[in-house]
Amino acid sequence: MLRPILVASFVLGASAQSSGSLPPAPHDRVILTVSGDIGCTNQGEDAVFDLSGLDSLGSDVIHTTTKWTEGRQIFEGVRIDTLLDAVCADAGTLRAIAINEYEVGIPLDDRMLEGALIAYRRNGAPMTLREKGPLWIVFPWDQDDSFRNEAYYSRSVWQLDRIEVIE
Ligand SMILES: Nc1nc2c(c(=O)[nH]1)N[C@H]1C(S)=C(S)[C@@H](COP(=O)(O)O)O[C@H]1N2
Ligand SMILES: [Mo]
Repeated sequence: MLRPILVASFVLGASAQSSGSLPPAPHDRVILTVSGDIGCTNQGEDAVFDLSGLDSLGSDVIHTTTKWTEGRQIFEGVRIDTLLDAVCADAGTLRAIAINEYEVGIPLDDRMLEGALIAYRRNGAPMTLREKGPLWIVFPWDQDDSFRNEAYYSRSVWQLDRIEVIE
């Protein structure tokens, strides 16, 4: 009687882990689509997120000024390594594509994985399109001047819409 229960819970535990921490397909408006070389999906071949789905991955905060805003900002969002874990990806590069079709290839060095946030709230509120939302890739610019150069500015994609995971 005991054994089958133990086996069943072990299998459940194992499958929960292999599906990352991907939330179910969203009910609300999709704000991020992740495609490409990903192991965990929730809609066809993609992993799609609404705001609460992104929130469910766990968030981090960056306090910084930016080139594009006035005064110190509080950005809240998901780290790129956390997002990659959720979609079961072990990527070398991302292609980030904005709503205006601006796109940039982002090599995933440690600084990108640990320093960058895909921000979905600024100063406590979701960002509208006009405020460079709903998603904006931001860096701790004030904390580390090595983020204050063209390479990282070009990765500071606002109105981020989709991410393609490459290898
Ligand atoms: N959505 C979106 N994000 C973007 C861009 C863009 O055109 N669209 N340009 C990028 C590039 S190449 C850089 S250098 C900075 C440009 O910011 P600036 O034009 O305000 O200096 O934003 C980046 N983020
Ligand atoms: Mo740029």
